[in-house]
Amino acid sequence: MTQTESIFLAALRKEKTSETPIWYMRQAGRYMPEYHAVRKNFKNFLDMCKRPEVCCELALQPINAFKLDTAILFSDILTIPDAIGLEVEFIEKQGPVFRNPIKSPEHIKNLAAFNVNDLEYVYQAVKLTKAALPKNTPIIGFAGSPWTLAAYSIEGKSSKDFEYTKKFIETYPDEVNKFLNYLTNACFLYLREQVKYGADAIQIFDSWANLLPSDKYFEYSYQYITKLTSMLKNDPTTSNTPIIVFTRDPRVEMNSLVYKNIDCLSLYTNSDIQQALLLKDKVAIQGNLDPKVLLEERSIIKAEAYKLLDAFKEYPGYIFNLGHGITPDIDPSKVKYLTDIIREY
Ligand code: 1CP
Repeated sequence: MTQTESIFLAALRKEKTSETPIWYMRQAGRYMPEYHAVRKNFKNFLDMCKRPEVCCELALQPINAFKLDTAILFSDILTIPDAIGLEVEFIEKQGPVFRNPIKSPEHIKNLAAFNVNDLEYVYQAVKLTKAALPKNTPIIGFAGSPWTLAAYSIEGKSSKDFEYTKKFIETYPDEVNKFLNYLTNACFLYLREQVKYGADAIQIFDSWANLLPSDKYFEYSYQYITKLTSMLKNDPTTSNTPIIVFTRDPRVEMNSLVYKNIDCLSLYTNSDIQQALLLKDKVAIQGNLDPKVLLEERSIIKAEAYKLLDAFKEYPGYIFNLGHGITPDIDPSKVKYLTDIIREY
C-alpha cells in the first residue's frame, strides 16, 4: 500500500472516504499506562522529547493500542521557545515554567536569529516514527501558533487568564508584533524541516486563541497564522502538505477561521455544527467530541459520537476527533470503545 491510500489524507483533500478516519488530539500521553512506564525515566518532560527513539515509541503507543488512521509526532509546542533560549522546564503539577521568559522589549530586540538546526532532535523523531509506522499510516507534524507561543513566552508559564501577557501586549504592541513575526518565521522553518523529514500533514495549535477578543484576535493571531500558512503553501517543499488549524474556543465566527490556504478546520468542543456544515467543499472538518464525554458511560459515548457521524454523513472530508486533547483522567478502554463504535457505524 502507498501513503496515498491513507483515508486520513484523502479526507484532508476533501474526498469522500469509505470509512471515517479517526485520530485523537493528545492521543499519546498521560492517560495511557504505557506512557507512564516510559515517562517515569525522565524528570524533565523536555528531556524526554529530546530523545528521538523515545518519541518514536510514544507516538506508536496509541497506534498499536487503537489502530488509529494517523500518528502525530510526539513532541511539544514549547520546543521553539526552548530553542530560542527561554529555557523551558516542565515541573510536576505546575506544567511548563520558563527560566528566562520575555520580560522586556529589549529581550525581543536582542533575540538571536532562530536556528532551525537547534531542533534537529524533533526532525529525527519524525524520521524514526515515519519509518516505524505501517505504510498507510501518515504522521502529522505540528507547531503552536505564533500567538500561542508568544503568550507562553511572555507569561513564562501556563495561566488561566494570562493577565501579564495581556498587559504586555497593550504596553508594547510594536515589539509584540515584531516577536510574532519572528515566531512566524521560526514556525515556518520548523514545519518545513518536519516535512523534509517525512511529516505528511501539519497541524497548527492555536490553543490560546480564546484570550483575545475578536479585533485583537485578528491583529495578534489570525494575521500571523495566515502569514505562516501562505509561507508554507508558497514553498516548494511544503506546498502540497495539507494544513490543519485548531483554534481553541475562538471569539470570532467560524467562517472567518477558514484561513486562506488551510485544508482542514479542527473544531473546538463548543463549535456550532450547523455552521460547520456550511463549510462543505471549502475545508475538511475535524472534531469535535468533548473529551469529557469519555468520562461517561458507554451508551452516552455512543450517542454523542453517532450524533456527529450523522451530522457529517454527507460532508466530504470529515475526520473524527475530539474538540480538545484527551485528558489524563480518561480510561483507555473508553478510547478503544469509541474507536470501535465509530468503525462499526
Ligand atoms: O508530564 C508529562 O508527562 C507531560 C505531559 C505532556 C504531553 C504528553 C505535555 C506537557 N505535552 C505532551 C505532548 C504533546 N503536547 C503532544 C504530542 C502528544 C500527542 O498529541 O499525541 C502535542 C501535540 C502537544 C501540544 C501542546 N502542548 C499543546 C497544544 C494542544 C492543546 O492541548 O491545546 C499545548 C497547549 C502544549 C503545552 C503543554 N505541554 C504540556 C503541558 C502540561 C502544557 C501546558 C498546557 C496548559 O497550558 O495548560
